[in-house]
Amino acid sequence: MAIHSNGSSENIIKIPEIKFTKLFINGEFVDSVSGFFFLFFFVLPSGKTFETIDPRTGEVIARVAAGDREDVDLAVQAAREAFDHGPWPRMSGSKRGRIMMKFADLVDENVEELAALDTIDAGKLFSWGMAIDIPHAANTLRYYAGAADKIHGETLKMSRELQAYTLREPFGVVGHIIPWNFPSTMFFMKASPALAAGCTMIVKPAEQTPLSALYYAHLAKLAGIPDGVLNVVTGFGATAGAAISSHMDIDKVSFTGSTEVGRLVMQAAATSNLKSISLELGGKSPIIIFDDADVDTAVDLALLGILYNKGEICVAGSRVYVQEGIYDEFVKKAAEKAKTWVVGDPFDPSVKQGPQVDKNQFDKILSYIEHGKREGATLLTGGKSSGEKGYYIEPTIFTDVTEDMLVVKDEIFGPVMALMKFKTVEEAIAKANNTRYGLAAGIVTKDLNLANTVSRSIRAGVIWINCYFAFDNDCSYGGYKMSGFGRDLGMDALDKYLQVKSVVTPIYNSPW
Ligand code: TXE
Repeated sequence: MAIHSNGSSENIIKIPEIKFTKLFINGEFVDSVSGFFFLFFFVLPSGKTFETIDPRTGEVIARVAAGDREDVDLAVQAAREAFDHGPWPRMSGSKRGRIMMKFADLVDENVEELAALDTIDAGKLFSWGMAIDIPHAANTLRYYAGAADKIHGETLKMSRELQAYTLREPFGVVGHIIPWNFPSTMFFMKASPALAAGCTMIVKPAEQTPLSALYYAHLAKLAGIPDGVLNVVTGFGATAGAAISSHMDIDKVSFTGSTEVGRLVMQAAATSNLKSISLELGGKSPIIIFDDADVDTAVDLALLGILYNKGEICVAGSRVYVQEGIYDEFVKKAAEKAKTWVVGDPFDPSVKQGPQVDKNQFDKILSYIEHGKREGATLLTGGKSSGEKGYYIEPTIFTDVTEDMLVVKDEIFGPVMALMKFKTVEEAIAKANNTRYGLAAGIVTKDLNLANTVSRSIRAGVIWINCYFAFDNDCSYGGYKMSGFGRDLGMDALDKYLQVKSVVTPIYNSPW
């Protein structure tokens, strides 16, 4: 059983005041108008709201505006106007970049409040929010701010009679539908390249984690991003999300979430205006550990691979394949270390794992654990909830699993590892690829030639050799197979928000 901490008064920081709870449309915080009502001849906003819940306790943090189709329409009108007639797509890239740099500085200046918002909304570790999520979010903005004035086309020598150049133009009005597991990272991973490209946008944060997105809208305005460029519509997927993916006047949707909803987004795009889409979906990523690996290091890496952000990460290393020579030692050490893992209040600096984001995820994970037990897998550690209130789950490791078990096949999105043994390199590759997903993979070995060879055989968008979760702004990632298509981060993500236009001119009397 893992250690549970309820935190103590001196290490629990002050819960931030919730300043922003309304929709942000055309530079203003406004109530939801969806489900509006009439008073004589006036249409009044309905002011519909929903509760956002603190997963540490299950208690309500605040009520937030529930956007729906009419609100999305208003946000799209604002974004369309800003795109067709506003300054943002027309100003020089360097000026856009300067405004984005200011935006990034404002994010840094408010790091503590922002990290605390993501902690109470998503159960994320406050210390990691301070050190990783928020500073990296600001740096993602800076990375793309630096790229904003380096968007160039090409000149093409076509034939004796023709020549052309290409323009790389902003794609237009973009809808970003983002999940709850990395509210700040995702916000800037999507918004930053789109801003640099000169697009205007509507961001729909997940209903579980709307708070930091609304704060970012406020900072965008302070930084000088013109009204209508960045709109935030909070609300549910089936209403606000579906209104975005089926909207006739949105040019592109960038979605991160479940494979099931990714399919719905694709259908909605197909049956509306054939908008361009990119999908970053689920994963069931393998980590392959070879006999020559240092066992302690490999155990640390594998535990981090599944327990970071309580397993709520699309690239979690949820299938761990260990070569037979070190398997027994690995199992013993993994069990020992998992038992010393501290689960508890994410404001407590000694805690390594906070609560799952909400009751749905909590129940889903526990039901997968029960399924694993029923299917005959051996529970090495964990296997149940932790603490008396809130959505905490013990770090859980299953051994004696087979490839056909649900705990090996499905994305659980929680702190649940399936640990397996393999003999040969070929067997490891075949098992690693035996999944409908293809987001990430890890390889642990001292033999770099082996690691590079295996990397070429694994069908996944990112391979980490002797490391895991090694993200940086210039390294793009995304899915193979049913993990989706399109890339986030890197220059590949900037390309997503640009269209190429060829401009062709005739050449008269050229001898060449
Ligand atoms: O995801 P949803 P959920 C996986 C993970 C998790 C499972 C379910 O396995 O357990 O998905 O999580 C919006 N049209 N991932 O239910 O529903 C929704 O409001 C348009 C992996 O929370 O896909 C939110 O903003 N949008 C993932 C976003 O989609 C809709 C991260 C994601 O929610 C919609 C999250 C609709 N019909 C979950 N329905 C990753 N790849 O990192 C919902 N949404």
